[in-house]
Amino acid sequence: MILIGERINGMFTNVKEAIADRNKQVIQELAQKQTEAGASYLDVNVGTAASDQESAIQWLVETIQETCSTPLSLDSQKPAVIAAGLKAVNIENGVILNSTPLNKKSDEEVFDKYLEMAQQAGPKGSIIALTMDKNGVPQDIDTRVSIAAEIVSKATEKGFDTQRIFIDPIILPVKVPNAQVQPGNILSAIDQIKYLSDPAPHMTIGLSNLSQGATERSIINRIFLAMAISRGLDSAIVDVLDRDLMNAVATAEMLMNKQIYSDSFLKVYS
Ligand code: THG
Repeated sequence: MILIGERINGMFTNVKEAIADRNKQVIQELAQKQTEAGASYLDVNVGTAASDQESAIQWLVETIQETCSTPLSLDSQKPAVIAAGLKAVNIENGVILNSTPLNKKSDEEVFDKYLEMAQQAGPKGSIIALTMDKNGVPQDIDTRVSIAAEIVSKATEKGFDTQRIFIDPIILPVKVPNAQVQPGNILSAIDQIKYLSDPAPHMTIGLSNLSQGATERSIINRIFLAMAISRGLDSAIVDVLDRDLMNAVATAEMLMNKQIYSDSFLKVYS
């Protein structure tokens, strides 16, 4: 399971303040803690509050890399912010560009821009692509799958290895009125998207979106994550500091025969 630690995100008050005050310690501690907890990548998102997102992401990347070599997932919907972060990234470690839709009304070339930047980032450069196009986020299974198919074929045409693509079917808060059908639709979409190519693209989701605004966030997140792993999800942007969540990942992977069973499988995984 490729786990991407979600905590370095300007959506969190302590991170937002650290960015504003250029407080390195808060960021470096979050990088270290998430790495120790098992993050394969650290998501880096400046949030919407930062006054200059390009210099903020550069500062975050430099600050993290001073003390930590865990690969980064540069998280922005703006190609210019990704490009700014990429300038500071140590690409030897690997990097994910997170995230691009297939296209946007305001930018029909947005996917190509992310793909090009990922190619420039060397053999370990990957992208997360959202099943989203100029009509927005689809609510049904079929449109998600057909957008994913276009993403895979566009990338393949440009010689970009499908194993360097993560498809994100976009999970939204279950609490939103009329959205309760969506988690099930996401599971069905995952089922189908993994057959689009061989080798299959990776599949990821921003798990915590699911429980935004809900009580019982932790159990909602971890049960859905286990369900999605059983359908082929092999990556997620998550709170790796949530111990119960990490135990659920280890157990789901063991039950799917991806980790060998032993009486101490939880300890072995961590
Ligand atoms: N897909 C992709 N990338 C993503 C997302 C996605 N990146 C951002 C986001 N979604 C995933 N990361 C988070 C991080 C935090 C929360 C949700 C998703 C979160 N934050 C608290 C909240 O909003 O309630 C913050 C509150 C606090 O200050 O504690 O839930 O879907 N590719």
